[in-house]
Amino acid sequence: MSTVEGRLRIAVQKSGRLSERSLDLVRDAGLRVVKGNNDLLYRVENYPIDLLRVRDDDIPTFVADGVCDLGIVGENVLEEGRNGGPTAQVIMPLGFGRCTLKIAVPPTLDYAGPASLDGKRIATSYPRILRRYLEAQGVSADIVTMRGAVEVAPRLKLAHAICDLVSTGATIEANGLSARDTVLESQAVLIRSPVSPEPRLAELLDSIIERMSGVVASQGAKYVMLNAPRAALDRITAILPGAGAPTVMPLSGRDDAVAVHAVCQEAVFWETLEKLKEAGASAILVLPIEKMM
Ligand code: PRT
Ligand code: ZN
Repeated sequence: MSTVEGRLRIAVQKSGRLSERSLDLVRDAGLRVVKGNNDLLYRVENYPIDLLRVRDDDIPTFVADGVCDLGIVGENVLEEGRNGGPTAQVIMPLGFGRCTLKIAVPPTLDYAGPASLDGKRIATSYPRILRRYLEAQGVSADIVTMRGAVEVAPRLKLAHAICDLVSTGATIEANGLSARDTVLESQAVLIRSPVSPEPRLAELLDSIIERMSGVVASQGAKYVMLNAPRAALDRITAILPGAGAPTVMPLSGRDDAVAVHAVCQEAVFWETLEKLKEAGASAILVLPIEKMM
């Protein structure tokens, strides 16, 4: 199957942890999404693009096969889907949907690293990733695949340990388990198909990717403006988090002070403002950045 003639397709999770942020990214890239009469497909009214809304597990295959041109999915799902067939290309991490695939064990298991899993039974929803991990560690263990409720497996004596996604750790803790080694760090990624779209859509695809990169780059970035005594300029610019070379401008009627403008790629906390002030900065303004290219 290939892309529907004349339209690009983006695969997003229909309903789940990634849905809202995926839709936000699409909208922030300037695509006006309208719900169709079909729950599976949303249309973009200002470009020839459709959003295919599916289970996250189906997204890697749809993109790899060229059914969709782009997709937004967790790295955990992408990795688990690798089966030696055609694969989707990762374009960039998106900074949301962060979680960690971890080995977790009950207190009854004396755990001193992956070697302690040798000869044991491990429950997981990620059998392929776990298999590769265990092989790399030189550990031989049985893997029990469960679709959900993996955390109850040790209590039900279905397994000695589990390998599951953790974000806050509350689920693991509530089940009397403790999280140990990390198998995979994951977040949502933008993926593209190895199958090229028809030539007249190729440019549109590139521009959507470019815009999405801009949206991701501007997330968390802030535009900081302040006045600084000339003498304290070096100290002040060193405090600005993740700023490249700032713009320094004269202040009219003030030879001893300058205006400093900088794009800060990292979060600007109250503590940062306090430090800037201590260093002599005044009239500090922190502004959100909407778009960046
Ligand atoms: O229906 P569909 O198949 O599309 O959705 P799904 O149920 O498979 O996935 P969904 O919506 O639960 O998660 C989608 C993606 O979000 C995952 O594939 C991950 O990439 C990412 N993600 C981020 C998470 C979590 N955080 C997370 N905490 N996915 C699952 N969890 C689970 C975790 O396994 C645990 O059981 O949430 C539970 C609570 O976690 P704690 O540590 O906060 O207690
Ligand atoms: Zn799923």
